[in-house]
Amino acid sequence: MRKSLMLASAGLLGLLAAGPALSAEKLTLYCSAQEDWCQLMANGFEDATDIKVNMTRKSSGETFAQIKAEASNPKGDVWWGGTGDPHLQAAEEGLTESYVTPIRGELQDWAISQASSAGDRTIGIYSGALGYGYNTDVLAKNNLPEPSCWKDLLKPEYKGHVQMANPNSSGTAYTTLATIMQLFGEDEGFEFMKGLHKNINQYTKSGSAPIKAAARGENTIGIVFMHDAVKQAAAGFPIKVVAPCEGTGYEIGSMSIVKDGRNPENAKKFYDWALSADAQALALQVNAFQVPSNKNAPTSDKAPDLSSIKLIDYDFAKYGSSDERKRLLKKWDDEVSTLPQ
Ligand code: S7P
Repeated sequence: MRKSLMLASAGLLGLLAAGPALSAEKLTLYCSAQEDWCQLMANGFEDATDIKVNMTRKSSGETFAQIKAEASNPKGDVWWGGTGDPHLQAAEEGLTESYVTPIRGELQDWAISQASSAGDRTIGIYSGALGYGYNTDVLAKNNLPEPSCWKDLLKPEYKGHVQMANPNSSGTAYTTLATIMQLFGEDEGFEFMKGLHKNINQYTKSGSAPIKAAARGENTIGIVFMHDAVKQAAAGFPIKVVAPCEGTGYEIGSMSIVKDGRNPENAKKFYDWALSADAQALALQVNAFQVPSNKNAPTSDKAPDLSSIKLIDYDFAKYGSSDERKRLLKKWDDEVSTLPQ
């Protein structure tokens, strides 16, 4: 009798120790921030709730395309991270659910206005300014001047020294395209993109890849979010971060619940948890230097100070609209990416 009781409790302990792996509770997370942050968020939520997370990391434009392709049979539950424009497009196209979090009162106004503009089908989780970074050693080795403006990047001496992502796959690169349109107007903006194209050595799939390549000395200048350049500098690489002199755009990194996902209650649990100060504080563990949307979450002193950067009044309603995003990307495909270099 005693022996069978011991066996039964050992079995129960085994089940408990296995935890989320054997639990029926699960969540499929599509993540568009950096891989290390995505992993930490997935693990953090599992630890906090006992819900098993199946996480996939893809760039913002790629995740949007995946959610759209899966719309008749959704596989994801929550899309966390990535630039706000494709989240807004997903909201407009009815691919995401409306949800009002109980901790809305803890959030910055910009996070809530992102939600309000999309009928609560998305919400801001962090913010960060666009810019570029360069490897000071590689620049010096090539006797290149230090760039400080967007227009500096058009100079012929930078030919083959500039890298950015493809705006179709990358939210960072789409933010770049939209920023240049807003800074210079569409005609001059497309002339800028064509001039820049002559100096581009590669269009990467992921938005942060150009600054990672610069950090390794495989590229000179990477057009990225400034916080992604600061991350490389903080890791000890010779990266200088630039807030372009003409001014620059910014992102409201966002989160959305996938419409008709398979685990809607767990999606809401993740959503509320991800907006909490504790969950947002995890960013500091992986040197993610965005500004958090929860007012009580800490911001690193290494984070670019958005109040000291000349930010444009980014028109999220226009550049996050489905028609405008499709139109701009097609125009870039037709008139810029196909040009010889
Ligand atoms: O987490 C860093 C970050 O730059 O990644 C997101 C980005 O959209 C994902 O990369 P893609 O450009 O490849 O889409 C940003 O939201 C975020 O700040």
